[in-house]
Amino acid sequence: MDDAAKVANFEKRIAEGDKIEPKNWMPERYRKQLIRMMSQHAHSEVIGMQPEGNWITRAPSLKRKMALLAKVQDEGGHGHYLYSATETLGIDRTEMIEQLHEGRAKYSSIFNYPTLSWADIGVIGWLVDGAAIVNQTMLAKTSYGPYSRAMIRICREESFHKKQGYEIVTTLARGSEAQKAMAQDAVNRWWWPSLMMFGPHDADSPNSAELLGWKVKIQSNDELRQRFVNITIPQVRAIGLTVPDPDLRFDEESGDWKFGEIDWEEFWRVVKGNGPCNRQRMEHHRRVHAEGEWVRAAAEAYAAKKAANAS
Ligand code: FAQ
Repeated sequence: MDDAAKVANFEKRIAEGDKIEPKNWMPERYRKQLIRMMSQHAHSEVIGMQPEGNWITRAPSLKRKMALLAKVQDEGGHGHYLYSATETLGIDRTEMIEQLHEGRAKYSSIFNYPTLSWADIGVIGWLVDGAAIVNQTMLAKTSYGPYSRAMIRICREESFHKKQGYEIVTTLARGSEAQKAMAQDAVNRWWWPSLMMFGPHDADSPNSAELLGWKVKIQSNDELRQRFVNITIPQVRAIGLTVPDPDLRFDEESGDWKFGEIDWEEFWRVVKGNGPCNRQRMEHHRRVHAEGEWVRAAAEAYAAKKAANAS
């Protein structure tokens, strides 16, 4: 088939809801967009281990510590699935990590905020994993097979993370005045950054039209953000907390919780590397990656020896 015929066949398959698999022909731009988005997603999972990892040694009980340890390990596992899924597109993880270290690949803005109290751990599980689930439930239907399948498993684990986070915040909200204040303070600090996770408004999102056309994304940034707000506000109210938005109101006609404007200056500042913890997160990743060099070398030597013995 010549290129025009290949493109037509590819677009027909997308329109019919087929999954595109690694060995199928795909436009170079589709491959590039997926590598960009999926590697960013993988980096987010791994960098996202840092803010929560910060509280493993200070969890208030053995049970809380065990749940947090398991959650942080799950996030590392999600990074692995996603790096593997991205490798099916013809890039290896060494190169993806180089791109991250050189600032050529991004990770989610949310992980550049500090975790100042135990309540932040509950709020991350509830709001950050909650926002991730809304986005990822949509991505489970994406047109690229390996990404879609990785999302199904990841969403199941994220649902559990969200429940454990909401349970931590509920416990604090029903506790002493000081505990309730701690929970409210965490919601105040994490609310707007959680809404920023969905990316810029549709009109300001350079990648959305192309991604929606190829059914990489099934819903837009603004649609998903609104869905998250509609799901979350009743949960906030159920435990007697509030969100820091004086413009929040329920709109009877649309059934939506309408919310105020995001501080886009803050969003772009954080995305461009100047948020509260960007430098710390990247320094930590670089250092730990360098410290792990011997593990990678040993694994490669072992694989080479096994292959030599087999031949
Ligand atoms: N942060 O044209 P768009 C998690 C960039 S996983 C940083 O709208 P697109 C689980 C964007 O890359 C969370 N950068 O882009 C967990 C683009 O720049 P580029 C991660 C952002 O791709 C919980 C530019 O702005 N989830 O939380 C952000 O159509 C707890 C223009 O934007 C995913 O990655 C942002 N928030 O839509 C783990 C999901 N927003 O690349 C540990 C997959 C936008 O052209 C602990 N990704 N940018 O230089 C996506 O769904 C999409 O890529 C969006 C952005 C929605 C993030």
